[in-house]
Amino acid sequence: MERVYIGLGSNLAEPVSQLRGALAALGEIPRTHLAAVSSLYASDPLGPPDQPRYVNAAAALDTGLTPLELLDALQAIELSQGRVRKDERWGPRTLDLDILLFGQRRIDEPRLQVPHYHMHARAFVLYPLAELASDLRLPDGRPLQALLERCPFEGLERLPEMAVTP
Ligand code: PH2
Ligand code: MG
Ligand code: MG
Repeated sequence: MERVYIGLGSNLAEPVSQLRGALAALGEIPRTHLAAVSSLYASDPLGPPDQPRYVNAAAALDTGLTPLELLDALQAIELSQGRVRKDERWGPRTLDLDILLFGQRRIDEPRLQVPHYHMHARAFVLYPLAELASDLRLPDGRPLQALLERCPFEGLERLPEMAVTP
């Protein structure tokens, strides 16, 4: 089993419900255990500004799947929750499930790059992740705490507790 961190995001069709549905579905992935879930955080969109605010969270999984098997499972969940892939970069979406870290692996394949690009500079990724693993290091050795110090919490709004726990 390897420890994997997933970034969750939604800004369409009741984002909080989308994330609840996604967390339930993460718990059903074969050979995978949903180990921990962060709080939910709302923030303004990064990218095109003419879209609703996002709700983001992070989850920790322990999985026996390969990275591409897990990616398939995550994309199936995105599709089952109405995700439509569009050409617009960083456009609105019902559900986005990103593999942030997969153990200490570095993966650079056409379908999958891990660590997730830009995660080191996005408050809506780093702060939820820090709730789950404050002493984490990236595969290049950078401590999560050092990234947080350079990434202000500003603009994030921590939402009240949600009822879903693993
Ligand atoms: N995801 C994007 C583009 N912009 N902005 C916020 N605040 N949160 C996101 O998850 C997000 C975004 C593409 O994945
Ligand atoms: Mg994303
Ligand atoms: Mg994505």
